[in-house]
Amino acid sequence: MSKPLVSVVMGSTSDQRVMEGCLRTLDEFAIPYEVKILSAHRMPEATLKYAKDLVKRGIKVVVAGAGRAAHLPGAIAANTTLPVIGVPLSSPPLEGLDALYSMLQMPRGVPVACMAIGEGGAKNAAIMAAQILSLNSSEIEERLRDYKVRLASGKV
Ligand code: RP5
Repeated sequence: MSKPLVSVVMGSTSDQRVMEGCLRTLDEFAIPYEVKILSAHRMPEATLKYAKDLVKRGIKVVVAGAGRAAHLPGAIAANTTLPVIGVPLSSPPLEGLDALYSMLQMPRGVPVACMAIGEGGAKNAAIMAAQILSLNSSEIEERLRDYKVRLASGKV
């Protein structure tokens, strides 16, 4: 098994169903990843340590899905130089708008690349991660080009 290049983090086991779409899409692009359940609020110290160790462990991109007062991608972005892609997840009563605003409204200097709410965002996070990795991988770039062809012909 190759070393993971993408870290897919989520705030709760209740996020797994939606974030599964991200994992399946990374599989389609044959990109190795690891999955972690980590909460910025319930496990702040573990989240901090995990974020600080990412670069030295060889991870290149982080995808972080969370709902409600979704601080997970921002907390990770504050503690790593890696690009962090946030996926706002829907939960009642605000149906993901809360998480969306939290990820969009990062303060100056600490960006999070925010995807759409829910399943579409989870899938797009994987494609965005592939696009970032393709800057240093002609194989991934080729898979992305092939994906675009299939997208245009309605096959994906
Ligand atoms: C967030 O709160 C999680 O990311 C999840 O989307 C939401 C609800 O979490 P649980 O109460 O189901 O663990 O932290």
